[in-house]
Amino acid sequence: MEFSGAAMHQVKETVLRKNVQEQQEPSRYKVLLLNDDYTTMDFVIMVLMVIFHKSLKEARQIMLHVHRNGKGLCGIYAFEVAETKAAQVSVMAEQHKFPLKCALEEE
Ligand code: TYC
Repeated sequence: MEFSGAAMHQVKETVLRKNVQEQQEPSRYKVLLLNDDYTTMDFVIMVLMVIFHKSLKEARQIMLHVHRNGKGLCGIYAFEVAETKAAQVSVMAEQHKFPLKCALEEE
């Protein structure tokens, strides 16, 4: 099979344009909640409801997942939102003297 120079050029242009578009999409970040031995289950559920807008049922499920597996997904957000939510978790945890922590992971 042979392609004309013009056809090859067109394909290259299309691939290049798609790459540029992908690079310009803002990266999104996973906010992961980390397990520890001291934070109470009720406090974690409260954090998930207040900061991540989870229902009581979802919050319980996520908390138990983190408790059993070491970490769990709270949500995926633009970097600034993810960073703010992780900071809010730290502030609430410090106020209540719990070591609860989040981690951010690029999607
Ligand atoms: N492991 C904690 C306990 O047994 C509960 C817990 C769950 C703590 C999730 C942190 O992100 C967490 N009290």
